[in-house]
Amino acid sequence: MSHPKFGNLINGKEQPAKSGATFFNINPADHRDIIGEFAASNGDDVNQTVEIAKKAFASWRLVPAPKRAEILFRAANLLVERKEQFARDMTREMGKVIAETRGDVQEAIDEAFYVAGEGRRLFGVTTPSELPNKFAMSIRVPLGVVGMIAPWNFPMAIPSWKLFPALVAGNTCIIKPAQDTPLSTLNLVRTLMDAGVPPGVVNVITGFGSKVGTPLIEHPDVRAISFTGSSEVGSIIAQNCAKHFKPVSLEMGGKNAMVVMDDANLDLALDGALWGSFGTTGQRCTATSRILLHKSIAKEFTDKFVARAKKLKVGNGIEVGIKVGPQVNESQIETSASYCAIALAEGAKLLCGGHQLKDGPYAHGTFFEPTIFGGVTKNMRIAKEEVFGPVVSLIEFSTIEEAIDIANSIDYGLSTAFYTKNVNQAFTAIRDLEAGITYINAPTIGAEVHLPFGGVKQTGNGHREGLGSLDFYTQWKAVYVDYSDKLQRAQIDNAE
Ligand code: UN1
Repeated sequence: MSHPKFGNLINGKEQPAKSGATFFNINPADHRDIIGEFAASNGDDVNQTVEIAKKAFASWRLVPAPKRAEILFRAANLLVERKEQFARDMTREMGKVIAETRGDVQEAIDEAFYVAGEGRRLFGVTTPSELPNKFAMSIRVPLGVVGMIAPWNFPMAIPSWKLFPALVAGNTCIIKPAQDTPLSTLNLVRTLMDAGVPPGVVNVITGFGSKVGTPLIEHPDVRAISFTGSSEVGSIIAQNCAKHFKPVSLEMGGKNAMVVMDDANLDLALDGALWGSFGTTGQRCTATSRILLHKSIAKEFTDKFVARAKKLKVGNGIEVGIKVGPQVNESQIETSASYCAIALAEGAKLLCGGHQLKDGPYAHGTFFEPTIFGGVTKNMRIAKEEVFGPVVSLIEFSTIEEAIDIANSIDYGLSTAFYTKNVNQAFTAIRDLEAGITYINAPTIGAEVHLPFGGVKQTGNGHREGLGSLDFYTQWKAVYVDYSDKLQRAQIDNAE
């Protein structure tokens, strides 16, 4: 069967990798369905693109920010028009159910409107000078060429969190999408070009981490790196960036806890647990992967949760009624399967699922059953390590102090959910849960773009996407204007 070929998007034009190498992108729900052949790029493509992005920066930085923002407003409207097609392409290339890929495109639309609004703010600070007839202010200036390395699980939303604030701030960008999802990023960036982003301002280079990511990180003219992915890879990137004193924003793993207190609305908590654990087939950094249950409701919750999980329809996410799509690739399936083996060996009790689905409609895809482990304790590996699949652990506790201790007993700190009707307990949880995001009576997934997104401990390195992203994509410049017409010496002439 013939399939389309896709190149890199450099200087506004599609072009193959300089080496001519390609890789295949396949549908995880049906491996016989080939989405296309994409450029497998390397350092030569990166070097060429950095030169182009540098050149583009010379003029892009001078476009007034409100004008840059107008392009984003246009892009938002185009994304609205193209939403259905882009969602279908996304489900086909990475498997999420269509309702969720529509949500992914919607997140990019929301981000575009949000950040475009910032184009008329980009506030700096004016402050009085200590000297007379002298004016002092600080302005935000762009960094230059920024490199971005994006994951496959939110292949349009996460690139939009990176590209849009970088653009409105006046940077030029080179983005490397995950090899499982190049099409969605190409769809996004083509839309930006159609909206009026000039050639060379945003460039897409597809391929593999070691071949594209590493040269991008190491290139001296790439002024900053934004990465979303695993903590393992993030640590390597951070060390590499440190060698070049390069700012790096890292958004990494999670092992997110949902706490259900004895007074919680159990039906609401069940809805949240199901959505948080098995939405996106558990492949979100915000996914619920530990459910902490107060002893007095644990049995009722567990019975109902398992019964509902067993009823979730697994299948091709493009079909109506499917609730859980495939995992993105074989390697993710292997991780889920290996963690199931680890959990069993540690003494956890398999309550449902636990296996890859291989027969009948599942024969040509990478499907894994929604899986629940009971009897988990906080020191088991299944309670501490990220699985990034439809696998969730149930842990029991007796007091709020114990629940918070268990929730915090991990190396990650992205998202947390706390279910209670008691306002005192809710505020205690808000204060004490070590996480970048805490939800009260809502699941661990579903962050909105205009709030800070990011985590503590090994989830991140202090930066935030959404609110706060402009702090990463700009740097401060202090400006003094002396209109006294004489030499004024700070710290000296105003001493007496
Ligand atoms: C991710 O999984 O990397 O909050 C991002 C959420 C989504 C974003 C998830 N808005 O679940």
